[in-house]
Amino acid sequence: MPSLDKPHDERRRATLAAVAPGTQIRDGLERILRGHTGGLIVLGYDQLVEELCSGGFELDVEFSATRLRELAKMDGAIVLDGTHDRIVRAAVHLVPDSTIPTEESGTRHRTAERVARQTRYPVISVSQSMHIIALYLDGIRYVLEDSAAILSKANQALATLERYKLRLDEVSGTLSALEIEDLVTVRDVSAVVQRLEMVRRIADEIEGYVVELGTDGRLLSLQLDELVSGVDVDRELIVRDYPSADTRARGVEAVLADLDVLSANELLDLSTVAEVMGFSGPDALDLPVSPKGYRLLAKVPRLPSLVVERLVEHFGGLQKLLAASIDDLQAVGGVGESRARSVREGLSRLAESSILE
Ligand code: 3AT
Ligand code: 3AT
Ligand code: MN
Repeated sequence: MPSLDKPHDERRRATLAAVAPGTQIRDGLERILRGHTGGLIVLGYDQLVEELCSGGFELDVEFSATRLRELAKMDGAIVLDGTHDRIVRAAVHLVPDSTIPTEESGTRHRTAERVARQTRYPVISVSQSMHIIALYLDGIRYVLEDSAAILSKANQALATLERYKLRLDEVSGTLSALEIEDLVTVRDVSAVVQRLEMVRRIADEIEGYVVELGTDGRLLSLQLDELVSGVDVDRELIVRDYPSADTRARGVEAVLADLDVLSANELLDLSTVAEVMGFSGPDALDLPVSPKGYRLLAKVPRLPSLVVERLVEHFGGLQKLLAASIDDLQAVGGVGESRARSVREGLSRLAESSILE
């Protein structure tokens, strides 16, 4: 999913992480669910929350899963402090502003939604009758599902990611070969950018599942890392490899941000992707272009980015780099004989393997 609102997204993930399997809070919530009592828990305490509290009693004791479960046996809500380390009140009747809209039915869930909207703190309801744990945050309700349910969705997404990654490897292999032959068109570049973005989006979705899964998401997280390592870097390198006048003016970050907000349909259209990179016009896709060399130089082992920068600046493009002798390469600051040799060999190896493919 494209994230239009980063701080909002981070807050959501941080909160989901705080209640993920493996945390004390989640353990407490599962206990309440199994005990069939239901519960209403406010995850934060300040003056405003205080003003909504009526009755009950003040506690201020260290948080534990068993305490949460015991306190949930009483009617009313439980209030935690902002760090979720302490239980500050229990059995309180919450009286939020009744003009705040809520789509819920049932007093517990209506109250949860209103208190979340009014205080801006996350509020959790454990439904006694429906057997559901729900989190209310920033006007949105999230059902906290059990790990098996999340894992089955995550595994589906992972299978999609694997397919996307294969296709990405194909189109980037083709691009490398075309770069070496100096036969690249905007279409070839756009195809790789499109695939990189598709991979990034599905990876981001899986990252969300990893957060929700907490300690149950470790294996998924390893699988994800293995599949997408380097994708973020490649996104940046390819945009830097093919700077249009437009992207020179706006910067790489702006181009990547614009890609991020394309709709799924827009992303499927190569002309739209090309346009974001600053290549527009009726025949833009067939325009020949030549890379600076960033993406291929990144494949040369142990080459510091500062040296890559200097090489690109000195030679101005990949073709000149490919034609450069070891002596030519040594003319660049920071490049001694052994580094020149390894660049020369690295590029030759890439050239050979690309042609063989
Ligand atoms: P019991 O003695 O358990 O019947 P109680 O005072 O403990 O009464 P609860 O807090 O358990 O009451 O609430 C029971 C139900 O009463 C929950 C809700 O369906 C209804 N209820 C409570 N307050 C209101 C209200 N202000 N408006 C509508 N329904 C309410
Ligand atoms: P269930 O899905 O049945 O758990 P509900 O929305 O139907 O929830 P009820 O009206 O049955 O809720 O009330 C159940 C309990 O929720 C009663 C009380 O312990 C708690 N509750 C409801 N409203 C409030 C409130 N304003 N403040 C504190 N606790 C509340
Ligand atoms: Mn009920």
